[in-house]
Amino acid sequence: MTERTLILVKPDGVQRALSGEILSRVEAKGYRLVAVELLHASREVLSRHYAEHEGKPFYEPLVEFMESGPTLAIVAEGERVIEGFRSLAGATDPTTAAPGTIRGDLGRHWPTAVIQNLVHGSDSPESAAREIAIWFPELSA
Ligand code: DAT
Ligand code: MG
Repeated sequence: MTERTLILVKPDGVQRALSGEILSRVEAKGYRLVAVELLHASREVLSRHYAEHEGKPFYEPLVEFMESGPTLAIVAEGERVIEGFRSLAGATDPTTAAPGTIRGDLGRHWPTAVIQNLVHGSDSPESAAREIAIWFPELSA
């Protein structure tokens, strides 16, 4: 059964001009792009998106970082795309993310309060539906 996931190229990825490289890896894997939009996320969108992390020590730095510049928001489609993009992205910590993954190949540790790791990908069908409704309400109507 085909499914959809929300992918974000976070402000560090856009600023480092890696949007094309990251889109290219999603397409080269065989997934279809359904929507792609460069936008500057509002605090309202970010607080909904990261609601699960509210109260954690890195929450405020995370939201501030995500507000610091434009994000490329993407909806991609394909069989098992949710799991497949998490695999392409690699582990949360870019220092130890496996080489071959987006975070492992293109990310590194920086001296910031929040981990900057270039991309977000929905982690379950429930998260994907919730997140697509936040970033692309027109697709969920
Ligand atoms: P992921 O993005 O791999 O799903 P997550 O949902 O646990 O990871 O966290 C969201 C983002 O917050 C993550 O991409 C980077 C940042 N982050 C997570 N854990 C952190 C920590 N312990 N310290 C600083 N930043 C963190
Ligand atoms: Mg997550």
